[in-house]
This record gives sequence, structure tokens and C-alpha cells, in this order.
Amino acid sequence: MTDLTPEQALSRLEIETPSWGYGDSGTRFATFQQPGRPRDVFERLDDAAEVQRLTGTAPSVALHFPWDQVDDLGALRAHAEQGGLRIGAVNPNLFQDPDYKLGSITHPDAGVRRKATDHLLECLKIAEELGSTAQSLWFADGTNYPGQDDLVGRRRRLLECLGEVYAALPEDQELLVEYKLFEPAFYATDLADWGSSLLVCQKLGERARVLVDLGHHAQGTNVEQIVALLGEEGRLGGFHFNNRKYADDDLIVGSVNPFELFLIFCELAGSEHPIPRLTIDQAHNVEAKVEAMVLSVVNIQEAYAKALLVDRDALAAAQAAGDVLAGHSALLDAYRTDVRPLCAKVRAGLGAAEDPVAALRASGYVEKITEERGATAAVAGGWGR
Ligand code: LRH
Ligand code: MN
Repeated sequence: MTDLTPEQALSRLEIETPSWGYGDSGTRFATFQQPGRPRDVFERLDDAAEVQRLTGTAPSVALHFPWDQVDDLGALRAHAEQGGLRIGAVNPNLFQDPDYKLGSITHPDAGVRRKATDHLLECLKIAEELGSTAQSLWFADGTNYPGQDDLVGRRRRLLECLGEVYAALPEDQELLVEYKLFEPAFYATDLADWGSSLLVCQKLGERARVLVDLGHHAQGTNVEQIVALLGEEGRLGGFHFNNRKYADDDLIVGSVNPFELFLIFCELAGSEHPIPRLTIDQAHNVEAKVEAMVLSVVNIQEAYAKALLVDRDALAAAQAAGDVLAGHSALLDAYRTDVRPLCAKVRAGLGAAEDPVAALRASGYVEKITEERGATAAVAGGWGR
């Protein structure tokens, strides 16, 4: 619970955009390239800097390795800082190398586990050079058929590898452990739900916390309740914001279920704990990528603004009195408030645009990068590149 005014709290909101959200992305069916797409991580940072310029609320960028690998990490860090950005969470990639078909840190073969662990240890060093303070870990590890592997054996291998990584974790870094119900594994995913991640974090140590990706739950899951529970345990490390109608659709946050997003921010705004890392994790397969990211930041700002307007005293009184609908209405009143003027005022106060989407369209930025970068590459780059 903050004693800041909604305006003050909103002006302190910081959202992390994903480098891979600016690059090519698609489904198993196709990757459609967009004119003006960034050709390397430096241009992905340029697009992120434009989102920060327009919204004033997106000062950091999450990176993915090796998708964002460069020879000179110092030059990458400097390029980010020149754009008014800092490097956010480092995301190791243990889901594309053919060696990881049957798993990475859970793989039956010790040599493959060694290779996976070495990549995680390398990412600790990469983060140090980039000034990043978080390792954001997602493992595609899982099986497709009963009997394919020993589920307990995989668990022990996972804990052994992560134990080595946690022991090497620099003081200023934390581990964020993401879970996902399924895909690419379709029988058993080794980190399938919040409980599975929480148990791992509790075994590792205080600087290991759970990351909640909004697209990683079974249909009907009450995500805001998971947020409340993990927050109460002091183990809510961060979010991957996006939205879905069916599975891990990675659509624009707030575009399918804005009320759920509002309820998640009600839990965050009502918590004694500071707001955790707020990262967007989306794939803009058909929509304009830079505008999609700008709209996503605006949707998160508005959800938080509405949550900050909840009359907490009225809510608490209704809940204490068992007045069910008075409690519900206390949330509805805030949710139904038009917070666009408040958010516009806060953005203007930060030197950003009152209406970032309109400002982007009027800026000619997309036309400029399309001119500079050319229409599309000969061959689709595939995810994140
Ligand atoms: C997995 C995931 C993970 C990222 C990837 C791009 O579905 O959410 O967070 O590494 O998307
Ligand atoms: Mn994610």
C-alpha cells in the first residue's frame, strides 16, 4: 500500500520491454516480416528508446541470449544508455539448441546438463557487464509421453544445476523462475505451475523468486490470486505481461482481459511489498510492432492508475461487514473510471507524450526506420531476431 498520490505512484511506474518483441516473431505456421523491422539488437534498442521517449515509463529492456549476443557488450550497454535506457533482465535461451530436445538442465545426459549450466553461468557474467540485476529463467524442459523419463529424476537434476547457478549468483543479481503449463512439452513440463517454481525458489534461497507470465496458466486460473499469494510469501519476483484467449497467445496486454489486468494491479497496489519487475513478453505477429509496444505500456499504465483509485477504506469496510456487492462495487467504481486524462498528465509531467500512440503515428518514426532499414530481409529471421 503506497502513501503516494496516484499521480506520484504513476510517475514512478517502470515497465521493461522485451528486445524480442521488436524483432521477427511468428507461429509454427509462419513468421511474417514487417517493413522497418530491426536488423540487430542495436536497432531493437533504438525502437525501445522510441517507446521510452513517447511513454516516459519504459526505461529498461530485457535481453535474450544468444538472440542479442554481440562481441562488445560494453558497446551494447553504451548504446542503450545513449538512448536513455538501461539493460533489464537477462534471459538465457535453453530451448532452441538441438542438444536440448529432451531437456536442458533436466536432460538425462550429464554432458548436456553441463552445457546448459555453463550457458546459465555465462549469462551471470553477461549481466554483470551490462549492469543487469536479474536472470529471468524459463525452461522449455518437459516430456511428451508417460514413461519418456523419470519425473523425480528430472526434478533432482534441475535442482542440482540451479543450485550451482545460485551459488555463483553475484550479490546484486536475483533469479526469476518462470513457469508454464505446457508447450513445447505436451505431457509433463518440469516447471509447470507457480507451486513448482515456488518450491524451487524456496530450496535455492532468498534471491530466487517466481515470475508470472500471464499466458502460462490453464484456462480459468485465477492469476490475481496467485499474485496475491506469491506476494504474501515475499516470492513474487516479476511478470511477463501479455494477454491470451486460448493458450500462450502472447497478445497485447489488456487486449483480451483488461479486468484481469486491473485485478492484478489491485493486488500489487494493495500489497506492503514494492512493485516487482514488470516486463512485457509479447509476439507481435501481425500488428505494427513499435505501436503494439507503445499501446502495451499505455494499457499497463491505465490498469495501474485504475487500481490506485480504489477506495481502500470503503473496500475494507465492505469486506469486514460481509457486504459482498459493496466490496465488488468498490473495485468496479475504480475500474469504470476514465483514467486517460490522469495518465496523459503524468506522461506530460515526465516529458513524454500525452497520447503516445497518436504521437508515434504523427512522428513519422516508422516511416523513417522503414526507409533506413528497408522493407524485409530475404529470409525470415525467426523468433527474436
Ligand atoms: C516462453 C516465454 C519465455 C521467453 C519466451 C520468449 O513461452 O514466455 O518467457 O523466453 O517466451
Ligand atoms: Mn514469458
